[in-house]
Amino acid sequence: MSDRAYALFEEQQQARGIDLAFVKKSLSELKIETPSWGYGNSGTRFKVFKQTGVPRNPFEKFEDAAQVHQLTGLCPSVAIHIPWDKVEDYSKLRSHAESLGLTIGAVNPNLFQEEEYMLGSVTHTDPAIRRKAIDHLLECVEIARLTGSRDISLWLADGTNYPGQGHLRKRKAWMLEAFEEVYKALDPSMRMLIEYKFFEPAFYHTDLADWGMAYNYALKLGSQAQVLVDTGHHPQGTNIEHIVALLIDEQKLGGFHFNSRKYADDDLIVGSVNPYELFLIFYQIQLAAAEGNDALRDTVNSIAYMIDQSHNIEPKIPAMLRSVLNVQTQYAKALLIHHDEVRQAQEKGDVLGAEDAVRRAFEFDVTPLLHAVREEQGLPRDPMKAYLESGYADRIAARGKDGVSW
Ligand code: PSV
Ligand code: MN
Repeated sequence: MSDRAYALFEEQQQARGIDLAFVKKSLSELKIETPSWGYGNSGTRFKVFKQTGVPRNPFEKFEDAAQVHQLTGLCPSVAIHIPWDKVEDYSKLRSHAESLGLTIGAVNPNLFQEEEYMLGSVTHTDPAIRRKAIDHLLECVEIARLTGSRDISLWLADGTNYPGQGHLRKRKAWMLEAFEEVYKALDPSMRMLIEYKFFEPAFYHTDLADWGMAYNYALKLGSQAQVLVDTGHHPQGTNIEHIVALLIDEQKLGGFHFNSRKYADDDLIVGSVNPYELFLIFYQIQLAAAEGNDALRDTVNSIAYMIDQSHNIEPKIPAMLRSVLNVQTQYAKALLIHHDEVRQAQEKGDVLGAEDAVRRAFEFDVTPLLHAVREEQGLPRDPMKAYLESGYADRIAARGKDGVSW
């Protein structure tokens, strides 16, 4: 039945001139990093509902992440957050990850949960607090060295709640000073990914509020500094794919934190609210890769696709599976865009033809294609079903309700 579905799909795409061998190869190379904190308990400021079977330590988070990778073949690395994943011996965590077929991905510093940081971390008026914040960032570079991680992912909660509360330009200078010191500590193979967010936890101004500010720091620092786009960190209506195209063109797109938002930084499952936006992001990325320019291709090949979500009311592992499968689906659909068709329509000024050439790819059902790709890789055709039937959820229930938060 489903083989017939794939034969039909193949026929349909070949008739459109789509190179399915290339599509399949691209899909087999897609990698999505999952975040350790996505396996822990989480909630809002109103309530954290503790779930049964949640990991009790960083080692168990990796065990859960390994399930997601084993079933999808998509998620060989796991991002860590320090101090949420602080351990005495990072080589132990690293070999535990490796024994599960995983590597340790981006190291995320945490400059938002210490008492001292109430009025800022690297932008605090007190030099001793700025020092403490920089030392934490340097500690994260060292952890990246020990864990074999390439990326330090920087997100800062720094900002103010009221006009006059802070000196905006002094804070900008302090931030640059901090970044410069951390940048100098990077090994040549490491990258500093600078994430921005337009509000929250600060509500009047955020020191790193948008892609332009992150880009400005990255430009000043050098080629190892790039911008990280968290899809939940923009005002309503922002054209994220335009930001993506621009950053690729400037070779400054380092990675993504994928999630969905409805109103704010809601951390919902990626692709659950706005799958077309995700598809259009991949369209820009794949278009840049297809244009035959080495610099663009290198930038695209180094993009770190990462999930950044907290699953507050849904079971953690199925939520992560849903997330990475949603990313894979939109990635596959974008691969069906016929770039020549779009280009020809653009050149003729055929507005509706161009729009149609893009949208049509989104409207194909890629389920038969994904089944075929998974089968060729020896993976279950339906990873979610395979997980629900695996008995893993019953086994981890023995962990009880003592799981960690984030
Ligand atoms: C902040 O909202 C953020 O997106 C940053 O990436 C953090 O590291 C992550 O969420 C987890 O709090
Ligand atoms: Mn993020």
